[in-house]
Amino acid sequence: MSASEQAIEAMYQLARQRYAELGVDTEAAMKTLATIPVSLHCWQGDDVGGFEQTGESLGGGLAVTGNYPGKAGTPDELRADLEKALSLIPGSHRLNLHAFYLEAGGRKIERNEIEPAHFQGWIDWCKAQGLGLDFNPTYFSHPKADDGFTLAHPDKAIREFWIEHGIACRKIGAAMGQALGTPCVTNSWIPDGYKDTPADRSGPRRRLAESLDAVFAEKLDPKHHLDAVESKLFGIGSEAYVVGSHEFYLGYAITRGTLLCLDAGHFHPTEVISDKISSVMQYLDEVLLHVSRGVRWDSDHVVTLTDELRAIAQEIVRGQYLNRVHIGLDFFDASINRIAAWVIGTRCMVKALLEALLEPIKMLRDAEAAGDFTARLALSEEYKTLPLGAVWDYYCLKQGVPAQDAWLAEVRRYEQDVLSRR
Ligand code: RNT
Ligand code: ZN
Repeated sequence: MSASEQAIEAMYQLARQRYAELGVDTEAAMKTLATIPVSLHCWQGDDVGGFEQTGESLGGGLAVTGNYPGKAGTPDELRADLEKALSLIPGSHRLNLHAFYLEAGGRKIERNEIEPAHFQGWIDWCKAQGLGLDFNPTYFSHPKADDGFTLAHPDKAIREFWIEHGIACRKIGAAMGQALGTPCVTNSWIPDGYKDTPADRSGPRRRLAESLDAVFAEKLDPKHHLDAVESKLFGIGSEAYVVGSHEFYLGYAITRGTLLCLDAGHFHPTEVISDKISSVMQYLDEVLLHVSRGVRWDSDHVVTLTDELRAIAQEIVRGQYLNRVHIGLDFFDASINRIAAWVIGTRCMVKALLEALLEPIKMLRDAEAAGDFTARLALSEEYKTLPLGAVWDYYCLKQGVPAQDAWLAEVRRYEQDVLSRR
Protein backbone atom coordinates (compact mmCIF):
# COMPACT_ATOMS: atom_id res chain seq x y z
CA MET A 1 0.00 0.00 0.00
CA SER A 2 1.29 3.45 -0.86
CA ALA A 3 1.44 6.21 1.76
CA SER A 4 -1.61 7.93 0.30
CA GLU A 5 -3.54 4.67 0.26
CA GLN A 6 -2.62 4.17 3.90
CA ALA A 7 -3.89 7.64 4.70
CA ILE A 8 -7.17 6.92 2.89
CA GLU A 9 -7.53 3.68 4.82
CA ALA A 10 -6.85 5.40 8.17
CA MET A 11 -9.25 8.24 7.44
CA TYR A 12 -11.89 5.73 6.41
CA GLN A 13 -11.61 3.83 9.70
CA LEU A 14 -12.28 7.05 11.63
CA ALA A 15 -15.15 7.97 9.34
CA ARG A 16 -16.63 4.52 9.69
CA GLN A 17 -16.65 4.94 13.48
CA ARG A 18 -18.24 8.36 13.30
CA TYR A 19 -21.04 7.12 11.05
CA ALA A 20 -21.53 4.03 13.24
CA GLU A 21 -22.13 6.33 16.23
CA LEU A 22 -25.06 7.74 14.24
CA GLY A 23 -26.38 4.29 13.38
CA VAL A 24 -25.05 4.28 9.81
CA ASP A 25 -23.23 1.27 8.35
CA THR A 26 -20.67 2.54 5.83
CA GLU A 27 -19.90 -0.96 4.51
CA ALA A 28 -23.57 -1.57 3.72
CA ALA A 29 -23.81 1.84 2.04
CA MET A 30 -20.85 1.07 -0.24
CA LYS A 31 -22.27 -2.35 -1.06
CA THR A 32 -25.57 -0.81 -2.15
CA LEU A 33 -23.82 1.97 -4.04
CA ALA A 34 -21.95 -0.56 -6.16
CA THR A 35 -25.29 -1.88 -7.46
CA ILE A 36 -26.67 1.48 -8.67
CA PRO A 37 -26.07 2.07 -12.37
CA VAL A 38 -25.86 5.54 -13.84
CA SER A 39 -26.54 5.78 -17.57
CA LEU A 40 -23.77 7.80 -19.24
CA HIS A 41 -25.00 9.77 -22.23
CA CYS A 42 -22.90 9.19 -25.33
CA TRP A 43 -23.56 12.71 -26.59
CA GLN A 44 -21.19 14.46 -24.17
CA GLY A 45 -18.33 12.90 -26.18
CA ASP A 46 -18.98 14.61 -29.52
CA ASP A 47 -21.16 17.65 -28.80
CA VAL A 48 -24.41 15.86 -29.77
CA GLY A 49 -23.07 15.32 -33.28
CA GLY A 50 -23.92 11.70 -34.10
CA PHE A 51 -22.46 9.65 -36.95
CA GLU A 52 -24.88 10.13 -39.82
CA GLN A 53 -22.39 12.42 -41.53
CA THR A 54 -25.03 14.29 -43.48
CA GLY A 55 -23.55 17.67 -42.65
CA GLU A 56 -26.70 18.55 -40.73
CA SER A 57 -25.99 20.90 -37.84
CA LEU A 58 -27.30 20.43 -34.30
CA GLY A 59 -31.02 21.21 -34.25
CA GLY A 60 -33.98 21.01 -31.92
CA GLY A 61 -32.95 24.15 -30.07
CA LEU A 62 -29.98 22.31 -28.54
CA ALA A 63 -26.73 24.23 -28.30
CA VAL A 64 -23.24 23.14 -27.36
CA THR A 65 -20.74 25.90 -26.72
CA GLY A 66 -16.96 25.64 -26.81
CA ASN A 67 -14.42 24.07 -29.15
CA TYR A 68 -12.05 22.16 -26.90
CA PRO A 69 -9.77 20.03 -29.10
CA GLY A 70 -10.02 16.24 -29.38
CA LYS A 71 -13.71 15.64 -30.03
CA ALA A 72 -14.58 12.04 -30.94
CA GLY A 73 -15.27 11.82 -34.67
CA THR A 74 -15.96 8.10 -35.11
CA PRO A 75 -17.72 5.37 -33.13
CA ASP A 76 -14.35 3.81 -32.29
CA GLU A 77 -13.04 7.11 -30.93
CA LEU A 78 -16.18 7.65 -28.91
CA ARG A 79 -15.95 4.14 -27.46
CA ALA A 80 -12.28 4.63 -26.60
CA ASP A 81 -13.14 7.90 -24.84
CA LEU A 82 -15.98 6.23 -22.94
CA GLU A 83 -13.65 3.42 -21.87
CA LYS A 84 -11.25 6.00 -20.50
CA ALA A 85 -14.03 7.83 -18.66
CA LEU A 86 -15.51 4.61 -17.25
CA SER A 87 -12.08 3.54 -15.97
CA LEU A 88 -12.11 6.64 -13.75
CA ILE A 89 -15.63 6.23 -12.34
CA PRO A 90 -16.37 3.74 -9.52
CA GLY A 91 -19.16 1.17 -9.97
CA SER A 92 -20.74 -0.50 -13.00
CA HIS A 93 -22.88 1.64 -15.21
CA ARG A 94 -24.82 1.91 -18.47
CA LEU A 95 -24.51 3.67 -21.81
CA ASN A 96 -27.25 5.91 -23.14
CA LEU A 97 -27.15 6.03 -26.93
CA HIS A 98 -28.99 8.24 -29.41
CA ALA A 99 -30.32 6.85 -32.68
CA PHE A 100 -28.10 9.03 -34.86
CA TYR A 101 -25.02 7.29 -33.43
CA LEU A 102 -25.73 4.35 -35.74
CA GLU A 103 -23.00 2.55 -37.66
CA ALA A 104 -24.10 2.06 -41.24
CA GLY A 105 -20.74 1.49 -42.92
CA GLY A 106 -20.83 4.82 -44.73
CA ARG A 107 -24.29 4.24 -46.24
CA LYS A 108 -27.06 6.75 -45.70
CA ILE A 109 -29.92 5.10 -43.83
CA GLU A 110 -33.07 7.14 -43.35
CA ARG A 111 -34.16 7.56 -39.74
CA ASN A 112 -37.32 5.54 -40.39
CA GLU A 113 -35.27 2.64 -41.73
CA ILE A 114 -32.77 2.07 -38.96
CA GLU A 115 -32.46 -1.45 -37.57
CA PRO A 116 -30.83 -3.28 -34.68
CA ALA A 117 -28.02 -4.32 -37.05
CA HIS A 118 -26.89 -0.69 -37.23
CA PHE A 119 -26.20 -0.83 -33.50
CA GLN A 120 -24.53 -4.23 -33.33
CA GLY A 121 -21.13 -2.59 -32.80
CA TRP A 122 -22.46 -0.78 -29.76
CA ILE A 123 -24.22 -3.87 -28.43
CA ASP A 124 -21.08 -6.00 -28.78
CA TRP A 125 -18.95 -3.35 -27.13
CA CYS A 126 -21.40 -2.95 -24.24
CA LYS A 127 -21.44 -6.71 -23.75
CA ALA A 128 -17.65 -6.78 -23.60
CA GLN A 129 -17.60 -3.86 -21.16
CA GLY A 130 -20.41 -5.25 -18.99
CA LEU A 131 -22.60 -2.22 -19.65
CA GLY A 132 -26.36 -2.05 -20.02
CA LEU A 133 -27.73 0.09 -22.86
CA ASP A 134 -30.43 2.74 -23.02
CA PHE A 135 -31.67 4.36 -26.19
CA ASN A 136 -33.25 7.50 -27.66
CA PRO A 137 -34.94 8.23 -30.96
CA THR A 138 -33.36 11.31 -32.55
CA TYR A 139 -36.13 13.75 -33.41
CA PHE A 140 -33.79 16.63 -34.30
CA SER A 141 -30.80 17.52 -36.51
CA HIS A 142 -32.73 16.43 -39.58
CA PRO A 143 -34.34 18.23 -42.56
CA LYS A 144 -37.77 16.89 -41.55
CA ALA A 145 -37.38 18.57 -38.14
CA ASP A 146 -36.10 21.88 -39.49
CA ASP A 147 -39.36 23.78 -39.07
CA GLY A 148 -39.52 22.88 -35.40
CA PHE A 149 -42.14 20.13 -35.48
CA THR A 150 -41.89 16.33 -35.63
CA LEU A 151 -44.53 14.06 -34.02
CA ALA A 152 -46.88 17.04 -33.65
CA HIS A 153 -46.29 18.37 -37.18
CA PRO A 154 -49.43 19.60 -38.98
CA ASP A 155 -48.36 17.66 -42.09
CA LYS A 156 -49.46 14.04 -41.75
CA ALA A 157 -46.65 12.75 -43.97
CA ILE A 158 -44.01 14.29 -41.70
CA ARG A 159 -45.74 12.94 -38.61
CA GLU A 160 -45.80 9.49 -40.23
CA PHE A 161 -42.08 9.66 -40.94
CA TRP A 162 -41.32 10.39 -37.30
CA ILE A 163 -43.79 7.78 -36.06
CA GLU A 164 -41.89 5.25 -38.15
CA HIS A 165 -38.66 6.45 -36.59
CA GLY A 166 -40.14 6.00 -33.10
CA ILE A 167 -41.32 2.48 -33.94
CA ALA A 168 -37.92 1.55 -35.41
CA CYS A 169 -36.21 2.84 -32.26
CA ARG A 170 -38.37 0.76 -29.94
CA LYS A 171 -37.44 -2.37 -31.90
CA ILE A 172 -33.79 -1.43 -31.58
CA GLY A 173 -34.17 -0.76 -27.85
CA ALA A 174 -35.85 -4.13 -27.35
CA ALA A 175 -33.03 -5.87 -29.27
CA MET A 176 -30.48 -4.11 -27.07
CA GLY A 177 -32.30 -5.15 -23.91
CA GLN A 178 -32.59 -8.74 -25.06
CA ALA A 179 -28.96 -8.98 -26.13
CA LEU A 180 -27.65 -7.51 -22.88
CA GLY A 181 -30.12 -9.13 -20.47
CA THR A 182 -31.19 -5.86 -18.87
CA PRO A 183 -34.14 -3.73 -19.96
CA CYS A 184 -33.31 -0.84 -22.27
CA VAL A 185 -35.08 2.42 -21.44
CA THR A 186 -35.96 4.14 -24.72
CA ASN A 187 -36.66 7.79 -24.00
CA SER A 188 -38.62 10.04 -26.34
CA TRP A 189 -37.89 13.73 -26.39
CA ILE A 190 -39.14 15.92 -29.24
CA PRO A 191 -38.33 19.60 -29.81
CA ASP A 192 -41.80 20.60 -31.07
CA GLY A 193 -42.90 24.07 -30.15
CA TYR A 194 -43.26 27.72 -31.15
CA LYS A 195 -40.97 30.69 -30.67
CA ASP A 196 -43.96 32.96 -30.23
CA THR A 197 -47.47 32.82 -28.86
CA PRO A 198 -49.49 30.15 -30.62
CA ALA A 199 -53.03 30.62 -31.88
CA ASP A 200 -53.74 26.95 -31.22
CA ARG A 201 -52.21 25.27 -28.18
CA SER A 202 -54.47 22.27 -28.23
CA GLY A 203 -54.13 20.95 -31.80
CA PRO A 204 -50.43 20.09 -31.63
CA ARG A 205 -50.94 18.35 -28.27
CA ARG A 206 -53.77 16.26 -29.67
CA ARG A 207 -51.56 15.31 -32.61
CA LEU A 208 -48.67 14.47 -30.27
CA ALA A 209 -50.84 12.16 -28.16
CA GLU A 210 -52.07 10.40 -31.32
CA SER A 211 -48.57 10.06 -32.73
CA LEU A 212 -47.19 8.68 -29.47
CA ASP A 213 -50.04 6.18 -29.27
CA ALA A 214 -49.08 5.01 -32.75
CA VAL A 215 -45.39 4.76 -31.76
CA PHE A 216 -46.21 2.78 -28.60
CA ALA A 217 -48.99 0.63 -30.12
CA GLU A 218 -46.97 -2.58 -30.05
CA LYS A 219 -46.60 -4.00 -26.54
CA LEU A 220 -43.00 -4.91 -25.82
CA ASP A 221 -41.77 -7.19 -23.06
CA PRO A 222 -40.74 -5.03 -20.08
CA LYS A 223 -38.01 -7.59 -19.40
CA HIS A 224 -36.21 -6.13 -22.40
CA HIS A 225 -37.68 -2.72 -23.00
CA LEU A 226 -39.24 0.27 -21.21
CA ASP A 227 -40.61 3.48 -22.76
CA ALA A 228 -40.08 6.93 -21.27
CA VAL A 229 -41.35 10.37 -22.30
CA GLU A 230 -39.47 13.60 -21.51
CA SER A 231 -41.01 17.04 -21.04
CA LYS A 232 -39.44 20.47 -21.38
CA LEU A 233 -40.47 23.97 -20.40
CA PHE A 234 -38.86 25.85 -23.27
CA GLY A 235 -36.03 25.57 -25.75
CA ILE A 236 -34.12 27.90 -28.01
CA GLY A 237 -36.67 28.73 -30.70
CA SER A 238 -39.56 27.31 -28.68
CA GLU A 239 -39.65 29.93 -25.95
CA ALA A 240 -43.40 30.57 -25.97
CA TYR A 241 -44.81 27.08 -26.29
CA VAL A 242 -43.55 23.51 -26.05
CA VAL A 243 -46.01 20.84 -27.14
CA GLY A 244 -44.57 18.21 -24.79
CA SER A 245 -44.95 20.10 -21.55
CA HIS A 246 -44.73 18.57 -18.08
CA GLU A 247 -48.48 18.35 -17.63
CA PHE A 248 -48.85 16.78 -21.06
CA TYR A 249 -46.37 14.00 -20.37
CA LEU A 250 -47.33 13.41 -16.75
CA GLY A 251 -50.86 12.70 -17.92
CA TYR A 252 -49.59 10.67 -20.83
CA ALA A 253 -47.30 8.51 -18.71
CA ILE A 254 -49.97 7.84 -16.09
CA THR A 255 -52.68 6.93 -18.59
CA ARG A 256 -50.45 4.92 -20.95
CA GLY A 257 -48.23 3.25 -18.37
CA THR A 258 -44.92 4.59 -19.68
CA LEU A 259 -42.08 5.97 -17.60
CA LEU A 260 -41.86 9.72 -17.14
CA CYS A 261 -38.48 11.34 -17.69
CA LEU A 262 -37.74 14.28 -15.40
CA ASP A 263 -34.85 16.37 -16.73
CA ALA A 264 -33.41 18.58 -13.98
CA GLY A 265 -32.94 21.43 -16.45
CA HIS A 266 -36.44 21.44 -17.91
CA PHE A 267 -38.46 23.39 -15.35
CA HIS A 268 -38.84 26.92 -14.09
CA PRO A 269 -35.60 28.03 -12.39
CA THR A 270 -37.05 27.79 -8.88
CA GLU A 271 -38.71 24.43 -9.51
CA VAL A 272 -36.70 21.34 -8.59
CA ILE A 273 -37.15 17.73 -9.66
CA SER A 274 -36.08 16.55 -6.20
CA ASP A 275 -39.50 17.68 -4.99
CA LYS A 276 -41.29 16.04 -7.92
CA ILE A 277 -39.96 12.50 -7.49
CA SER A 278 -42.08 11.55 -4.47
CA SER A 279 -45.15 13.09 -6.13
CA VAL A 280 -44.96 11.31 -9.45
CA MET A 281 -44.01 8.04 -7.74
CA GLN A 282 -47.47 7.94 -6.17
CA TYR A 283 -48.88 7.36 -9.65
CA LEU A 284 -46.11 5.86 -11.75
CA ASP A 285 -44.30 2.55 -11.42
CA GLU A 286 -40.96 3.87 -12.60
CA VAL A 287 -39.32 7.09 -13.68
CA LEU A 288 -36.23 8.07 -15.63
CA LEU A 289 -34.10 11.00 -14.54
CA HIS A 290 -31.99 13.17 -16.79
CA VAL A 291 -29.66 14.57 -14.21
CA SER A 292 -28.40 17.85 -15.53
CA ARG A 293 -27.70 21.36 -14.29
CA GLY A 294 -29.56 24.36 -15.51
CA VAL A 295 -27.70 27.68 -15.58
CA ARG A 296 -29.71 30.67 -16.82
CA TRP A 297 -30.77 29.85 -20.39
CA ASP A 298 -28.91 26.55 -20.53
CA SER A 299 -30.39 23.32 -19.22
CA ASP A 300 -27.31 21.19 -19.75
CA HIS A 301 -24.26 22.25 -17.74
CA VAL A 302 -21.98 19.53 -16.35
CA VAL A 303 -23.45 18.08 -13.16
CA THR A 304 -21.69 19.22 -9.99
CA LEU A 305 -22.33 18.45 -6.32
CA THR A 306 -25.00 21.09 -5.87
CA ASP A 307 -27.68 21.13 -3.19
CA GLU A 308 -30.16 20.01 -5.83
CA LEU A 309 -28.04 17.03 -6.91
CA ARG A 310 -27.73 16.00 -3.26
CA ALA A 311 -31.47 16.42 -2.79
CA ILE A 312 -32.21 14.28 -5.86
CA ALA A 313 -30.05 11.48 -4.49
CA GLN A 314 -31.61 11.84 -1.05
CA GLU A 315 -35.10 11.54 -2.46
CA ILE A 316 -34.23 8.38 -4.38
CA VAL A 317 -32.70 6.76 -1.30
CA ARG A 318 -35.11 8.10 1.32
CA GLY A 319 -38.11 7.00 -0.76
CA GLN A 320 -36.57 3.53 -1.31
CA TYR A 321 -36.95 4.12 -5.01
CA LEU A 322 -33.63 2.62 -6.11
CA ASN A 323 -35.43 -0.10 -8.08
CA ARG A 324 -37.94 2.28 -9.63
CA VAL A 325 -35.79 5.25 -10.61
CA HIS A 326 -33.49 4.97 -13.62
CA ILE A 327 -30.67 7.48 -13.32
CA GLY A 328 -29.41 8.98 -16.56
CA LEU A 329 -27.20 12.00 -17.16
CA ASP A 330 -27.79 14.76 -19.67
CA PHE A 331 -25.24 17.51 -20.13
CA PHE A 332 -22.88 18.67 -22.82
CA ASP A 333 -19.93 21.00 -22.54
CA ALA A 334 -17.36 21.51 -25.30
CA SER A 335 -15.41 24.20 -23.45
CA ILE A 336 -13.51 21.69 -21.28
CA ASN A 337 -12.00 18.26 -21.87
CA ARG A 338 -15.02 16.15 -22.81
CA ILE A 339 -13.85 13.06 -20.96
CA ALA A 340 -13.26 15.12 -17.83
CA ALA A 341 -16.83 16.42 -18.20
CA TRP A 342 -18.18 12.85 -18.12
CA VAL A 343 -15.95 11.94 -15.18
CA ILE A 344 -16.79 15.06 -13.14
CA GLY A 345 -20.54 14.73 -13.71
CA THR A 346 -20.75 10.99 -13.11
CA ARG A 347 -18.47 10.99 -10.07
CA CYS A 348 -20.63 13.75 -8.60
CA MET A 349 -23.78 11.72 -9.20
CA VAL A 350 -22.26 8.65 -7.53
CA LYS A 351 -20.87 10.74 -4.68
CA ALA A 352 -24.31 12.27 -4.08
CA LEU A 353 -25.80 8.77 -3.94
CA LEU A 354 -23.14 7.76 -1.42
CA GLU A 355 -23.95 10.78 0.71
CA ALA A 356 -27.63 9.87 0.60
CA LEU A 357 -26.89 6.27 1.57
CA LEU A 358 -24.81 7.54 4.51
CA GLU A 359 -27.46 9.90 5.78
CA PRO A 360 -28.43 9.35 9.43
CA ILE A 361 -32.04 9.55 8.32
CA LYS A 362 -33.49 7.84 11.38
CA MET A 363 -32.41 10.73 13.62
CA LEU A 364 -34.06 13.25 11.30
CA ARG A 365 -37.25 11.25 10.96
CA ASP A 366 -37.49 10.74 14.72
CA ALA A 367 -37.13 14.47 15.29
CA GLU A 368 -39.75 15.19 12.67
CA ALA A 369 -42.19 12.61 14.05
CA ALA A 370 -41.78 14.12 17.52
CA GLY A 371 -42.54 17.56 16.14
CA ASP A 372 -39.05 18.64 17.16
CA PHE A 373 -38.26 20.80 14.15
CA THR A 374 -35.43 22.49 16.04
CA ALA A 375 -33.57 19.19 16.21
CA ARG A 376 -34.45 18.37 12.59
CA LEU A 377 -32.85 21.59 11.38
CA ALA A 378 -29.91 21.47 13.79
CA LEU A 379 -29.03 17.86 12.96
CA SER A 380 -29.43 18.18 9.21
CA GLU A 381 -26.97 21.08 9.27
CA GLU A 382 -24.50 19.12 11.42
CA TYR A 383 -24.75 16.12 9.09
CA LYS A 384 -23.67 18.24 6.14
CA THR A 385 -20.07 18.07 7.37
CA LEU A 386 -19.89 14.36 8.20
CA PRO A 387 -16.75 12.75 6.72
CA LEU A 388 -18.30 11.81 3.37
CA GLY A 389 -15.01 12.47 1.56
CA ALA A 390 -13.18 9.82 3.58
CA VAL A 391 -15.74 7.16 2.62
CA TRP A 392 -15.77 8.34 -0.99
CA ASP A 393 -11.97 8.09 -1.32
CA TYR A 394 -12.03 4.63 0.21
CA TYR A 395 -14.86 3.55 -2.11
CA CYS A 396 -12.84 4.68 -5.16
CA LEU A 397 -9.81 2.78 -3.86
CA LYS A 398 -11.84 -0.42 -3.32
CA GLN A 399 -13.46 -0.08 -6.73
CA GLY A 400 -10.04 0.15 -8.35
CA VAL A 401 -10.40 3.67 -9.72
CA PRO A 402 -8.28 6.72 -8.89
CA ALA A 403 -9.16 8.30 -5.57
CA GLN A 404 -9.30 12.04 -4.95
CA ASP A 405 -8.03 14.11 -7.91
CA ALA A 406 -5.69 11.43 -9.27
CA TRP A 407 -8.07 10.79 -12.18
CA LEU A 408 -7.25 14.19 -13.67
CA ALA A 409 -3.67 13.15 -14.42
CA GLU A 410 -5.05 10.14 -16.33
CA VAL A 411 -7.25 12.41 -18.43
CA ARG A 412 -4.30 14.71 -19.11
CA ARG A 413 -2.17 11.76 -20.22
CA TYR A 414 -4.94 10.56 -22.53
CA GLU A 415 -5.31 14.07 -23.89
CA GLN A 416 -1.63 14.15 -24.74
CA ASP A 417 -1.39 10.62 -26.15
CA VAL A 418 -4.74 10.35 -27.94
CA LEU A 419 -6.92 13.45 -28.11
CA SER A 420 -4.22 15.89 -29.24
CA ARG A 421 -3.46 13.62 -32.23
CA ARG A 422 -6.99 13.71 -33.62
C1 RNT B 1 -33.31 18.13 -24.69
C2 RNT B 1 -33.48 16.94 -23.85
C3 RNT B 1 -32.92 15.66 -24.41
C4 RNT B 1 -31.57 15.86 -25.08
C5 RNT B 1 -30.94 14.59 -25.56
C6 RNT B 1 -29.79 14.84 -26.46
O1 RNT B 1 -33.66 19.28 -24.08
O2 RNT B 1 -32.95 17.16 -22.58
O3 RNT B 1 -32.87 14.71 -23.43
O4 RNT B 1 -30.68 16.54 -24.25
O5 RNT B 1 -31.88 13.78 -26.09
ZN1 ZN C 1 -32.88 15.49 -21.22
